[in-house]
Amino acid sequence: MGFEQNFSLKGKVAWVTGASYGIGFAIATAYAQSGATIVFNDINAELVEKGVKAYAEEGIKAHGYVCDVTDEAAVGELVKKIEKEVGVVDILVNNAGIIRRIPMTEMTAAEFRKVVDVDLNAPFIVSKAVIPSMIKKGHGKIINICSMMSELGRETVSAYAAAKGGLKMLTRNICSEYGKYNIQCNGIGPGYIATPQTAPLRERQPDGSRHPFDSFIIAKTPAERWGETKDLMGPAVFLASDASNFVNGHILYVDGGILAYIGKQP
Ligand code: NAP
Ligand code: GCO
Repeated sequence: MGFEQNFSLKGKVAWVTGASYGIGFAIATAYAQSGATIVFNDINAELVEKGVKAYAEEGIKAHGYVCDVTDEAAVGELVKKIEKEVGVVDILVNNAGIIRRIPMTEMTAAEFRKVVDVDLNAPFIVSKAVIPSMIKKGHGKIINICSMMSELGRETVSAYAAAKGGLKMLTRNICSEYGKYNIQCNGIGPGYIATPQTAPLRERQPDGSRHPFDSFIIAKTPAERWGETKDLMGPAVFLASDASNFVNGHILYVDGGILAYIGKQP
């Protein structure tokens, strides 16, 4: 067998949260195409049905479940159901996430808590639910979807940046606490990716010109483009595979170079 077998996910069960579409869908698709059995959840039955059909159109039989990842009891029940119906989770991707773009002084504490609940508390809840079986099985991969905002701030995203910064440190702590059980926990930090979540930042202006934020990101990105979900597929397979068994606690930024670049002179 050639070295490429180290990137195979054959025989593995991969659970990607919030993966009916967007980044999670692309990562799960890459995992299926690398040999994994796919499990995904989303917050309502309509989204799950939409996701199952979308995976089927890619030739993938995905196991879809309705589950709010912030609900610890529901997550615990879902893990039991997955283990009974599909198998023990070998690879977990904490992808589900929300953002609220509100100036901090105008954001309510409830709005702040909601973002932190989905983007930080839920990865804790779901990781905690799958780690015991990973320990019994003797291996596991946990991949947390972080962000540029794990490193940088910007106006209106205080809750999101706080959550994604915390998710970077949760990643490092899971690495520290469970690395001895052959569990690797790493993060992926996507740059600015064209998905529904960033659609408001890319809307054409009434005069047909680019959204100012769209132009800003193009100037801040050496690749001079927004990322596409497919740009994340290779890095996600690497971190889920045996090829990364000695990579732990690392945040792999897939950002076209944003974090390395001061930005194009206006
Ligand atoms: P998206 O298009 O908004 O998709 C997020 C998915 O998570 C949706 O299916 C959403 O369902 C689901 N979700 C939200 N809350 C949930 C909950 N409580 N329980 C279960 N599922 C839930 O986002 P995306 O752009 O694909 O981003 C995916 C991840 O990448 C997020 O963690 C995001 O923060 C991160 N990220 C995105 C970018 C980017 O530029 N797009 C860059 C860096 C990081 P609903 O449709 O019902 O909300
Ligand atoms: C924003 C964007 C970003 C991206 C992503 C960047 O409003 O600045 O939504 O936060 O979603 O997290 O890595």
